[in-house]
Amino acid sequence: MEKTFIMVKPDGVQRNIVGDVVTRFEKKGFQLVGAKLMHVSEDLAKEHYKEHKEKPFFGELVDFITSSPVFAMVWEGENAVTVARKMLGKTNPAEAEVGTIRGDYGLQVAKNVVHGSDSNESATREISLFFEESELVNYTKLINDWVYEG
Ligand code: IDP
Repeated sequence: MEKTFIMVKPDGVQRNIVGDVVTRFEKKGFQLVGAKLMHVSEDLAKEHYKEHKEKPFFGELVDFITSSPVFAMVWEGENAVTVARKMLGKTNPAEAEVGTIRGDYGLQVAKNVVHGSDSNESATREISLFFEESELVNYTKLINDWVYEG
């Protein structure tokens, strides 16, 4: 089973979209492994988005993600990284398919409601940046027998 890091960004928290994002991941069949409401520090923001350090929007991105709380989550399931990215939709909400989270809730790339890891390597890195090992909960859900083949 894969794990992926999903974060409702400040715009999503302010706009009361946390519950819907959680519901979508639950209903899809994924299992919640960790979650918390938190402020992102400037150091964490710069580390999380370090691949964009040279981009013109980097400063704006760091300011935005530190401006108000985020809701950070770890979800587990088969192909969690790829499937979650499909559920999020394209980076620019104006281009994201209706039915995806960004396609349903956003209009501009800088305010695209959610973050999701783009690879297994990113997921591992991002989960360890945002969560202590002790904050991740391992447990068995009997409902998984109804989600996966025996
Ligand atoms: P992703 O979040 O879909 O993986 P990335 O290309 O990794 O997309 O970009 C990270 C975040 O940076 C995006 O989610 C978006 O909020 C923001 N971003 C990307 N391009 C722009 C831009 O041109 N202007 C402002 N913000 C941007």
